[in-house]
Amino acid sequence: MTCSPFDFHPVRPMIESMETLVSRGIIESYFNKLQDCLELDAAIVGGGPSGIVAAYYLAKAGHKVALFDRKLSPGGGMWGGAMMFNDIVVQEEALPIVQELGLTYKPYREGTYIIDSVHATAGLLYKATQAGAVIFNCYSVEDVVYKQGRVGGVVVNWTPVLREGLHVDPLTIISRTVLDGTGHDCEIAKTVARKNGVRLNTATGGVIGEMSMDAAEGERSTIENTKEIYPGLFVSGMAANGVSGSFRMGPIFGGMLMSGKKAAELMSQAIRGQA
Ligand code: 48F
Repeated sequence: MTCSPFDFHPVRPMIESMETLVSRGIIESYFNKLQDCLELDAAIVGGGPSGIVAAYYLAKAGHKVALFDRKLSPGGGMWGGAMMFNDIVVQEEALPIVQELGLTYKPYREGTYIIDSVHATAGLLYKATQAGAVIFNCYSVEDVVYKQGRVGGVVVNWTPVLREGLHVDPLTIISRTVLDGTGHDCEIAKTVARKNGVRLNTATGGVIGEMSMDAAEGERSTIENTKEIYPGLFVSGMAANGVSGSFRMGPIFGGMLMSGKKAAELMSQAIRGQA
C-alpha cells in the first residue's frame, strides 16, 4: 500500500534524547548569552588580574560588562605565581580589595601578604562572574570599533581561527568603553595607534614600551598609568605600564588589583557621562 501525503498520521510525542537535550541546552544558553552581550557598557580585553578586578567592580556598580580572553583558562599571569612557584605577594595597600574578594591570605614581612596563586585566580574569576560579569574565553580581540574619533567596541574572533590562520571574518561587540588589560603586549593600544594614526594620551603620543624590572616603582606607576589613553579606550595592569613606558614588577600583584579597581572607577564615570 502506498501513502498519500493527505493520509492522516497520529502525532507521536517526540522524546528528546539526553544527548540532544544537553546539546540544545548549551547552544540555546550560549547564544542567548552572546546575543545579550552584543551591546555593552564595558568590554574588557584580557582576563589577567587587572582585567578581572575591573570586571568585578564594573559589574558590582550595575554596568553591563563582558570580558574576553584568548585563552581557555582566563587568569593571565596569576595562576603560575613566579616561575611556577604558585604563591603571589600583595602589599598592605591592596588588602581591602583582597578582603572584599574574600581571598585567604597570610601575613609575611614588612606589610606584605602571601596568597596561593591558584586560589587567588579562581577567587577573582568567581567573584567577577558572581557579580554579573560575563566571561568569554577562547575569544581573541583582533581590532576595535573606531568611529568619529572614539573607540566604541571590540572585534572578536575565535582564538583557534586566528591560530590556524583561517580566513574567517570576525564578529563585533559594541561598547561604551573598552579596557586594554592585555598585559605586557598592550595589544589593543598598539592596534588603535597603528591602524588609525592617532595620538594616545602618553608622553610620546604612542605606545612607549615596557622597561626592565623595578618592582616598587613598577607597582606605583601601574596605578598612575591606569587611565583613558584615547576616547573610549582605557588601560590597566601591565598594559598601563607598557603603554606609558614604565617598569615591570614581577610577581607582586597589589598594583594589578588596584589598577583594575581604578580602571573600573574611571570607566564607570565615563559610562555614566554617556548615559
Ligand atoms: O598579563 P596578564 O596577567 O594581565 P595583567 O592584568 O597582569 C599582569 C600580571 O599577570 C603579571 C605582572 C604582575 O605583577 O607583571 O604579568 O596586566 O593577562 C593578560 C591576559 O590578556 C589576554 C591573555 O590571554 C591574558 O590572559 N590577552 C592578551 N591579548 C589578548 C588577550 C587579545 N588580543 N584578546 C583577548 N585576550
